[in-house]
Amino acid sequence: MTGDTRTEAVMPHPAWLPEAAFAPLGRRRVAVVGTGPVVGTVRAEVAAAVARHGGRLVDAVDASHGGNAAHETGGQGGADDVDLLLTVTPGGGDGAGVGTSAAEGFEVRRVGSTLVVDADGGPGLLYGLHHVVRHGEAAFAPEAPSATLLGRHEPAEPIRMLDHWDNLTVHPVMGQVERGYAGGSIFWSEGRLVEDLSRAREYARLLGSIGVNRVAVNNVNVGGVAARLLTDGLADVARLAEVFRPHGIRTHISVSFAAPMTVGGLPTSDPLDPDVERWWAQAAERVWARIPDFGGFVVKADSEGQPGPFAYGRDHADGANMLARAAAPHGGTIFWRAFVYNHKQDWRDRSTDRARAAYDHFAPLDGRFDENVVLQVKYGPLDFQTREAISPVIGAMPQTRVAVELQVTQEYTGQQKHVCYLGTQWSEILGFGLWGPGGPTLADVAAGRGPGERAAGLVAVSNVGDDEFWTGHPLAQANLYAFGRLAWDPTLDAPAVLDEWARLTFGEDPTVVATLHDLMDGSWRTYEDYTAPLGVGFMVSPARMHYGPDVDGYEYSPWGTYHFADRDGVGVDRTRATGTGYTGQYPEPWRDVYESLETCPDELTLFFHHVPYTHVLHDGVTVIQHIYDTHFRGLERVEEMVRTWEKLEGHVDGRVFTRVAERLAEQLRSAREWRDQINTYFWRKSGIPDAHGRTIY
Ligand code: GCW
Repeated sequence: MTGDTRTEAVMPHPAWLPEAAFAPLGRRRVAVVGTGPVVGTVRAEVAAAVARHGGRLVDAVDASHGGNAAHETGGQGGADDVDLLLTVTPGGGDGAGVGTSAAEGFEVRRVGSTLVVDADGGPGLLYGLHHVVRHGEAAFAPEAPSATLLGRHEPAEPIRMLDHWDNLTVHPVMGQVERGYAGGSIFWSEGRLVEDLSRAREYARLLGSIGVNRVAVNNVNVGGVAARLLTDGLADVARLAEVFRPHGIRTHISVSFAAPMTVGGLPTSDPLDPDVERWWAQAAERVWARIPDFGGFVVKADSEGQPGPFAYGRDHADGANMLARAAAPHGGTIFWRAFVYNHKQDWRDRSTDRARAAYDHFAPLDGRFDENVVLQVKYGPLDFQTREAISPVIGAMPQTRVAVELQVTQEYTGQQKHVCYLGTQWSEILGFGLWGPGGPTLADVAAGRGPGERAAGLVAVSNVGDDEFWTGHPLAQANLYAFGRLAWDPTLDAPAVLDEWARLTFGEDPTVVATLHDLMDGSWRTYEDYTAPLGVGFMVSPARMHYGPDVDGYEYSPWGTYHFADRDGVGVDRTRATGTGYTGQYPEPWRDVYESLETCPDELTLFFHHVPYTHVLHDGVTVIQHIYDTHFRGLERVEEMVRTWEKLEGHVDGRVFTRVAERLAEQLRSAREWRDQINTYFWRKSGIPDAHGRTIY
């Protein structure tokens, strides 16, 4: 396996923060004004860069002056001596401001020959620093100002969070990181925090540079020792919080709803039981006494076997609010996941539809959740598929803070063996108009700019591990990067974010950047082509942990993830007229757009409808021919990707070159397997040959 190329001595790859990316800044005279842990990080970054590249960190004694001089006198005062002044507005917080959006904005202007970054607080200063770094040499070229450099900048999404599905020990089936494709956890080893926190520190630095401001450090499936992080493990959590704090990041843990019993020894976890309530209040007291800026708890309740309030006849508002009351006095937030569905359903029963579940459970609870509860909803109603509809829950709860959950780890998108740039998918998702094109988007609702104006943000499952390249596949770093950037500004152009990542990571060489662009920009659609046609999901192998094709792998299982292919047709009828009624969970116009085959977008045809193979799509091709065409085309594109990468030999770091080449070889093998299994399956079911006579087995 490629993972074996890792050796202990190798430093982790610098990802998008190689020394070279700091050269333009490092050649300048820079002053940093302000105090607090995050400002300290900014100062250390600048000091390291100028030491390497010949610039100077100008003593900030005149700090208060320097700042004022720059504001008032332009090039005449103290600021005259510096090329870049990084300053926190007097009164702007740092420590207290970590994780609060009030401290996250910054303004960039030119005063004489000085570029001034004036931040609202420490985190804003850090974001301002990296904003300048991203602009490279152009930031210092007043004659050609970049349209994006100057002006006021603040994050669109207040919450920009990464969840780690890291177990504290190695799980016999899931490994250490559940759905992790990059080695073991960078935090935990054998039930304890790792001794050497340098990896965690580098990670915190990477996240801070892209604006991530919250992290949850253990799996939402809370098992074994992880349940005790709340108690015995608190010292470890506190040490991690120290690692993240200087990068503007608040730490969270996932907790088990049954903790009062499993950890506290109580006979019940009933959320309305006064002893249970007291137990949580005391647990919260202890946590915040130890970690004053602790973020809060993430909870997966009544989901895939995790305990929850249903056992006591209580609903999810009862459960979440009980925890919220414990956290509220400390400024803590409860991230309550909406991933609640019946995972023991009978495949014979065609009326039960897993896609309906989250809405059926949660929409009626709108208005009942406390202000410090954030309902964390996966972007689609099923489970992070390559293509699925947008979850109707997101627009249905105006009185609730809703955060949208994305999956950076590539569980269903190639498991970091395949190149699959997800920025493209996310920008489509984030820009989706929940009440039709032109109206509030999904990103707007998450940010509190939709009906009800309840602000939350975006959460994503991290894709890193202790692998040399962080993400197994070096090019999967782009997804982590894109998540941070799109959470900051969901309207950014995903291909431009890709190029920005490529320039920082691989340097300015335009042919390298253009080649990576060719290879990666369309890779999500290519992945969709050779795997899941027209919104059918889950044709993945249960035996191989969702890797590779197995068309009927889940068809007769209890998981509620069916495609219903038979000799005549395929797809799930989710219409109100003849199906499960799921389309009725959408507002206008979508409830009618999806209901009718006339208007349903092609890419979701089989998500919403069961159709004959001969059904003609809007592009004039039949469903069966579309399946054949996309699978042949998908493999051809992967063949092109392999050739494109070969052009970079000698132009990128040798270890990166080799690792990517190895993974592309596997992607090619796997794409061929997908093509042939899917095409063969549907040919044998339908008996309809390929119109172009290509080989199907
Ligand atoms: O996608 C599924 C994964 C589970 C995961 C679950 C969830 C952490 O297969 O491994 O559990 O989602 O989101 O809770």
